[in-house]
Amino acid sequence: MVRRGLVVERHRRHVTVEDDSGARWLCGTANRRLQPIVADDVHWRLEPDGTGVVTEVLERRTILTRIDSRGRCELVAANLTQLVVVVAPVPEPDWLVVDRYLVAAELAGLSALVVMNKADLAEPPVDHLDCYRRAGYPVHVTSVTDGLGMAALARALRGERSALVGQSGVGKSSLLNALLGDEVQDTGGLAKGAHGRHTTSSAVLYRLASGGELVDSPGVRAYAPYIEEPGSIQKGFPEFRELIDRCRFDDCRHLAEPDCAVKEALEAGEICKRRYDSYLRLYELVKTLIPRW
Ligand SMILES: Nc1nc2c(ncn2[C@@H]2O[C@H](COP(=O)(O)OP(=O)(O)OP(=O)(O)O)[C@@H](O)[C@H]2O)c(=O)[nH]1
Ligand SMILES: [Mg+2]
Ligand SMILES: [Zn+2]
Repeated sequence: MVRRGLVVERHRRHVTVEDDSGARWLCGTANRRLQPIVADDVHWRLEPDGTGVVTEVLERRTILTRIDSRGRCELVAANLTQLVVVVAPVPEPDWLVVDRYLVAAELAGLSALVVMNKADLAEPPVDHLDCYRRAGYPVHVTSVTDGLGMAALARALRGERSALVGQSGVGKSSLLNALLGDEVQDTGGLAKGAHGRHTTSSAVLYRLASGGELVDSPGVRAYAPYIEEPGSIQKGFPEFRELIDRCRFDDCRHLAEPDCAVKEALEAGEICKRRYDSYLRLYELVKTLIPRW
C-alpha cells in the first residue's frame, strides 16, 4: 500500500517521515536517485520488518538551495513559504550571510524576515536593521532570555512553513524551543560555535501550537544560494527592482555601466551601500564558482 507522508528530518542515510495520523517512521529510499529533503511530500510503503521505504518524492513547490564547496547545487529544504534569518550581537553578525539568505528567499519565491535575537545583550544595530526595513523586510527584535518580541514572532509564523537560518550560535534552536514551549532541540554554548562545531546537525520540522510549521536548521559559517544565471542575482534585492528598468542597458549588471539607475540610487543614498556591496560580492562569488560564465 502506498502511503503519503511528510519528511520531518533527514539523517545521513534515512529520513523521518510523518504520516497523516502524526506517527513517525524511519525510512530508507527505494533507490539512490531519490533524495528526499526536509519538508518533502513523499510516497512510501511499510516493509514487513516495520521499516519504511520512500518510493517517490512528490513535486516540490519551492526549493531552498545552497552552493556546496565544489560549486554544486545542494538542496536544503523543500516546500517552505518563509525564511527567518536570525542574527545576534554574539556571534558577531556576518551581514553578508544575512543578505545571501535574503537573496535565496527572493529567488525561491519565499517571504523573508530578519530576527535580531539576544536583544538582552546589546542595543540593536539600528543602521543595519534600517537597511532591511527600507528594503521591505519585517525586522523582529527578540530575546529568548526575557521573552521580548516572541509573541510578535509567533504571529509572523502563523500559517507559514518557515525555516530558521543563520550563523551558528545566534539562537535558532533557542527560539524554536521558546516558541514550542518545550526543550525539543539542544542548544549550545558559544564556545562550540566559535570552534566550528554546531549544536544542531540536521534540519528538523516542528509544528507550532500557535499555528505554522518551523524548520530548525544547522548554523552556517558561510552561505550562498545556488544561482545558475548571472542576471538573476539582482532579482534577489527587492530595493533594486523598481530601478532596474531605468538603467540605460537592458542587461545592466549595475557594476560600471553608464546611466545605471541602481548606482545613481546608491550615490543618492536611497539604497544601502552595504546591500549594494553584498550584491557585488555575491556576483563575484557566483562568477568564480560557476566557470562557464
Ligand atoms: N543572552 C541570550 N542568550 C541566548 C538567547 N538566545 C539564545 N541564547 C544562547 O545562545 C547560545 C546558542 O543558542 P542556540 O539556540 O544553540 O543557537 P543555534 O543558532 O541553534 O546554534 P546552531 O545549532 O549551532 O546553529 C545558547 O547558549 C543559548 O542559551 C537570547 O535571547 N539571549
Ligand atoms: Mg541549533
Ligand atoms: Zn544598472
